[in-house]
Amino acid sequence: MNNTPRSIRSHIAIFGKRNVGKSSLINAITNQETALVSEHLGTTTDPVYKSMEILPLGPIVLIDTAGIDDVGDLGELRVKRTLEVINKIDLGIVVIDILNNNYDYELEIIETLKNKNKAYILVANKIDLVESVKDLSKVFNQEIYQVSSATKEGISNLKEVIGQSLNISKVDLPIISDLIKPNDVVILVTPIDSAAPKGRIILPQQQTLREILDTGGIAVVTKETELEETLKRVKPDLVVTDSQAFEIVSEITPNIYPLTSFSILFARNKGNLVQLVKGAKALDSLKEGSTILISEGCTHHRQCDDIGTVKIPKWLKEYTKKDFNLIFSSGHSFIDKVDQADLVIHCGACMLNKNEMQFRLQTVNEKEIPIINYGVFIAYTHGVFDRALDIFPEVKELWTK
Ligand SMILES: Nc1nc2c(ncn2[C@@H]2O[C@H](COP(=O)(O)OP(=O)(O)OP(=O)(O)O)[C@@H](O)[C@H]2O)c(=O)[nH]1
Ligand code: SF4
Ligand SMILES: [Mg+2]
Repeated sequence: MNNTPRSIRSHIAIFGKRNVGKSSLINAITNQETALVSEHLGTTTDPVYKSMEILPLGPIVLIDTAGIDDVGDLGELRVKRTLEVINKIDLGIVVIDILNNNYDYELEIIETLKNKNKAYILVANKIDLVESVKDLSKVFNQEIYQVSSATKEGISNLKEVIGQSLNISKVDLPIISDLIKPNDVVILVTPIDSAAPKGRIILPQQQTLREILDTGGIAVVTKETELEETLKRVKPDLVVTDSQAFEIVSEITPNIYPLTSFSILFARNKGNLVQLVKGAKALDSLKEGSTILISEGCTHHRQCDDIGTVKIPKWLKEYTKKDFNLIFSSGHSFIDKVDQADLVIHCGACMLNKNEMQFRLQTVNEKEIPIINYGVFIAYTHGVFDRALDIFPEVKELWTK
């Protein structure tokens, strides 16, 4: 369980003023002394992510944050970092300062969580320090769970509540399970090139494989170099390829077999395939000199090698025959650069969780900036887009309209 990748774990962040016991609460929930605790204000300065498995919650990421009432230049920067965390969470826990009578900061963060459509629960910590907890139902209009991180009172109940809130807020879209039936044969084409991680296959491919098995399907995994031979031996109901091999795989795979790519499956699973497909249209109307933001989800380009920096710029030029102002972002710098862009070309987002990708899609949507992902881009510029969308007729219809 501890190997469950972070991008598919539920993310729970703890918010509150400085010193209310956010880090202590993490320690109490996890029953470990991992988060730094002290009586000084502002002990936690940056969001701290802890992947862990907690019964009955399963694999989760708990995020400890800096206090929302931090002050000064540095303090404001810390608050900004705390607020950025909201975009990726499934659930927020707001710790209310019950030793004080002013709840402005708590109400403000609750408002922000509401505006971002995030599930959240309210917790009163340090109940061991008061005779009785004040009735705050008029202030917050919502149940407040009472705990003491010091004595552990109320903690196991809180874990149950977190588990229930997560189940309600989580609706998982399928990757492939709705496209196949039990006993269907799916060929997964996974090139093993210099970008492939040593000794294993990448996360989107593992997840697809797992869903095929869960559905009772039959998965055949091969490289593009063995695909021809594979097709002599098995008749697939569906072929799914890594986008980078799309062109060659499309050539080898007879038209009678449906073909799509991992990135198209994950565009659907993570966010909004329709939005990305519509974004592809924008490629054809880009003017010379337009600004294109090429955006990578993580800073270490683990599986992406030179796709964003070398291959996409090259294909862009070949396809459009135009010169553009290319700008790049990795990790969090997306939000700082997006305003300048006429088009965003985003990576497959395998290391970003669904919430973060949804937030990015929503941001560009609000700003009316078209967005496509690498897979859609590659399929489109290599003339295999039509075919890749055949299995999603309702999306294709939008495209051809
Ligand atoms: N008595 C009592 N003390 C607590 C409780 N929870 C936390 N504390 C104490 O409150 C102080 C602050 O706790 P932290 O967990 O560091 O608080 P924090 O919200 O993470 O603070 P910052 O990181 O500075 O924002 C420490 O001295 C803790 O020991 C509790 O339930 N009861
Ligand atoms: S998050 Fe993006 S840049 Fe990072 S490995 Fe995944 S696809 Fe590549
Ligand atoms: Mg702290």
